Amino acid sequence: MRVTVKDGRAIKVTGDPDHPPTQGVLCTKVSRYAERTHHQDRLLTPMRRVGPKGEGRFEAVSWDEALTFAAERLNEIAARAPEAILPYSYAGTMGLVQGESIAARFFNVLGASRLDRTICAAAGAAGLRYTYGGSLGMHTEYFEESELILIWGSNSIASNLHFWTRAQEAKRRGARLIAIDPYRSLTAEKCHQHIALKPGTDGALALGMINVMIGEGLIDQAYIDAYTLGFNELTARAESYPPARVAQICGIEEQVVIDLARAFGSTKKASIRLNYGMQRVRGGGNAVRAIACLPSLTGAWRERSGGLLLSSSSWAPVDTNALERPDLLPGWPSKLPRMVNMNAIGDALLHAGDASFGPKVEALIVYNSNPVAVAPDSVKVAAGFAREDLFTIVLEHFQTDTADYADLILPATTQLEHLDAHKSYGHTHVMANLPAIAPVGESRANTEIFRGLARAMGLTHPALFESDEELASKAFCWDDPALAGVTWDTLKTKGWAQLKLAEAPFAEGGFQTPSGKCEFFSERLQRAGLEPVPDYLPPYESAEYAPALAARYPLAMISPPARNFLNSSFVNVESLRSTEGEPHLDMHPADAHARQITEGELVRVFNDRGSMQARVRVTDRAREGVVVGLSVWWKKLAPDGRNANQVTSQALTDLGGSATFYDCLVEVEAAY
Ligand SMILES: Nc1nc2c(c(=O)[nH]1)N[C@H]1C(S)=C(S)[C@@H](COP(=O)(O)OP(=O)(O)OC[C@H]3O[C@@H](n4cnc5c(=O)[nH]c(N)nc54)[C@H](O)[C@@H]3O)O[C@H]1N2
Ligand SMILES: Nc1nc2c(c(=O)[nH]1)N[C@H]1C(S)=C(S)[C@@H](COP(=O)(O)OP(=O)(O)OC[C@H]3O[C@@H](n4cnc5c(=O)[nH]c(N)nc54)[C@H](O)[C@@H]3O)O[C@H]1N2
Ligand SMILES: [Mo]
Repeated sequence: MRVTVKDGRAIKVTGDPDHPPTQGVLCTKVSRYAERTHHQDRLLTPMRRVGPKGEGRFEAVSWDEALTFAAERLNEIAARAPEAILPYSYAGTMGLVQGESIAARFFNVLGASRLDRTICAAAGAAGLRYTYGGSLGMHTEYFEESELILIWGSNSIASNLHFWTRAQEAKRRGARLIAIDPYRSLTAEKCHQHIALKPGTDGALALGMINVMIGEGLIDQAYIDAYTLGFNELTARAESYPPARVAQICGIEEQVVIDLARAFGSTKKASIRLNYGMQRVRGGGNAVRAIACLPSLTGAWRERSGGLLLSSSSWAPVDTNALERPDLLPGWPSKLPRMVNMNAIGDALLHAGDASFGPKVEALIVYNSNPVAVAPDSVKVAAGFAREDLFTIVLEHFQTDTADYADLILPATTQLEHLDAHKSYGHTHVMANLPAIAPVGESRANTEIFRGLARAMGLTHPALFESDEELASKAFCWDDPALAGVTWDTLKTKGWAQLKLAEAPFAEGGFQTPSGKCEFFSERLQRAGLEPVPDYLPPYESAEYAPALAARYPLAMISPPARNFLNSSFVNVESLRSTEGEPHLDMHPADAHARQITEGELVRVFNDRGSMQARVRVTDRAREGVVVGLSVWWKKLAPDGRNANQVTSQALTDLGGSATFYDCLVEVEAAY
C-alpha cells in the first residue's frame, strides 16, 4: 500500500503496482483507509468510564493516569490469580509486531490465561495440517492458467479480490468457473455455473465427487501410489457416498454431482479456491480434508495451475518463538496456564469459577478485536462484558460496541502510523509496513501500550521492552531458504519479498505431514481418538442432526462478510456504510411466501439464543431454506442495536475448535 501524505495527513492510499499478487489494486474498503484513519471519531486520548457498562460514557484522562489505574488493578489480580487475567485479540491488524509480540510476552510473563485464537480459520487450518502438513497450497498468480476453477465457499469479489483478478483472466483465456455456495454471491453470479448446496454439506459433496472419480477411473494412480497415504480407506469411505445420497444431503441434483466430478477428474489444469466460508460449521475440518483430497487423487498438483489454495500462510517462515517468547510462560514447556477458546468468550465471562474452568475471569484486555460485535452468541457475550466485577481494557481506534463496556479505552495507532512485518494468507510474499504519518492524537502502537503497562506494573524482564524495529527484525527466520537473500533491511527498502518456493509445490509430493505424503488417512487423528478418514458430519443445527430444533427453526442462517466491511471494521466509515445501507436479510421467494413476508418488510430473525431485525430482500440469491444476512454490523449502528451474532452459537467445529457462525437455525417473522 502506498500512502500520499500532505501536511502530516494521509490523503490517499493506493496499491503498489509493482507488487505481483495485488498489481496496484486495493479492495473497496481498504481504499478508504485514509478516510478511516482521520475519521472525526478517532480516539485521541485514553478514556476512563464514567457511566454504567455498555452505555459508552467516558472522560479523557492522561496516559500516566490511565496506566497507573490499569497497573493497580492488574497487579492486584496478578498477585492473587494470574489466570484470572485474559487477553482477547484477533484480526484488527494481522501484523506480526502489532499482533502478538510484546502483547504475548506481557501475558506470558504475567502467567495470564492463554487465548485459543480460533474465531476464523482453525477448522480449515487443522484440515490442511492433517492432510498436507500445514496451510500450504498453490500460488495465487497461477490460477490464471487454470482451465477449471472451483470457487468453493468464497465470495472472492468481496473478500478475496486479488484472486478474482486471476480467475477473470483465466475466464478470458477460456477457463470454466464453478461457484459452490448456498448463496448466489457477487462472485457466484459471474461464474459459468453455480452449485447452491445446503450450508455445511460440502464434505458430502466432495465425498460424492470422490465416489464418481474413483468409480469412473478419473484419477492419477501413479500420483496416488507415490505421494498419498490411505487410498484404500478413502475409497471405502467414498463408497458410502453415491451421488444419489449426496444429492439428497446437499439438496442438489444427482447429475450435478456426477458432472462436477467428471469435470474435475478430466481436466489436467484443475484448481480449487477454497475459502473459510465453508468451514464455519460442525463438520468444517472434515469437509476441508475431503476437498483437499481431490487434487491429490487427480494429480492436479503436477501442474502449477492445478491444486488447491485455502491458505498460504504456512509458507512464510515466521519466527513465532522469537516474537512471542513462549519460554517466558510459567511452567514452560509442560505445565502451562489454562487456554480459553475465544469462540466461547460468552460462557467464559459468565463462569463463576469452578473446578473445570478454574479461576473466574476478572480482567480482560482486548486489542485488535471487537468481540461484542463479532463473537458468537452475543447475548451472552454482552452479559459477560456487562459484569460489574470485570475489569476491561480495550485498545482501539474507535469507540466500538466492545469499547462501550471498557473501564479504560487506550487509543491505538493504525497501519499508517506504526511499524510492522506481515505474512499473507492469500499469496506467497512477505511485507514490511513502514509508518507513513505520525500517530494521530495521543494514540500509541499496541507494542508501546503493552510496554507502558509493563513499566507501570513494575515488570522488568528485558523482553518486554524491545523496540518495534528489533521485533520486526526477528519476525522471520531469515536463514530459511524461502527467504534466501532477504533481510529486514532489504524488506524495508522494497516493501515486499517473494518467497522462494517451487512453482508447483506438490508436483512431486513433498507434503509436510509426518509421512511426507498427502494423508487421506491420518494416523495423528487416529491417535487423538478422532476419525482418521474424512467423513461428512451433518451440521449441529440441521434436520439430520437435530430434527426437533429444525422443526421449530427451519431456516439456516449464514452471515458472510459484506463487501464494504472488513468484519466489523469500516462499518463506521460513512461512505462505506451508506453503500451497504442497513442490515438486510436475503430470503428466497418460497420461504417469504410461506411466511407472508413481502419485499422491503422489516422482519425479526430469532432462535432460542436471541433475535435481530433486518430489512427483507425477497430474492432467489438465497437458496430455499437459507437466509443470508451480510455482516458484521456494529450493533450500535443498526436501528435495533443488534446484529447477526445475536443468533449464532458458541458450538465448536469437529477439528481445530473453530466457530460455527454458519451452523445456525432460525425462524423469521414480520416485525411489529
Ligand atoms: N470485504 C471483505 N473482505 C474480507 C472480509 C470481510 O469481512 N469483508 N473478511 C476477511 C476475513 S477475516 C476472512 S476469514 C475472509 C473470509 O472470506 P471467505 O473465506 O471467502 O469466507 P466468507 O466470506 O465467510 O464466505 C464466503 C462464501 O461462503 C459461503 N458459504 C457460507 N456457508 C457455506 C457452506 O456451508 N458451504 C459453502 N460452499 N459456502 C458457504 C457464503 O455464502 C459466502 O458467499 O475474508 C477476508 N476478506
Ligand atoms: N456473524 C459472523 N460473525 C463473524 C464472521 C462472520 O462471517 N459472521 N466472521 C468472523 C471472522 S472470519 C473473523 S476473522 C472475526 C474478526 O473479528 P475481529 O478480529 O474482532 O475483527 P474486526 O471486527 O475487524 O475488529 C477488529 C478491531 O480491531 C481494531 N484494530 C485494527 N487495527 C488495530 C491496531 O493496530 N491496534 C488496535 N488496538 N486495534 C486495532 C479495529 O478498529 C476493529 O475495531 O469475526 C468473526 N465474526
Ligand atoms: Mo477471518
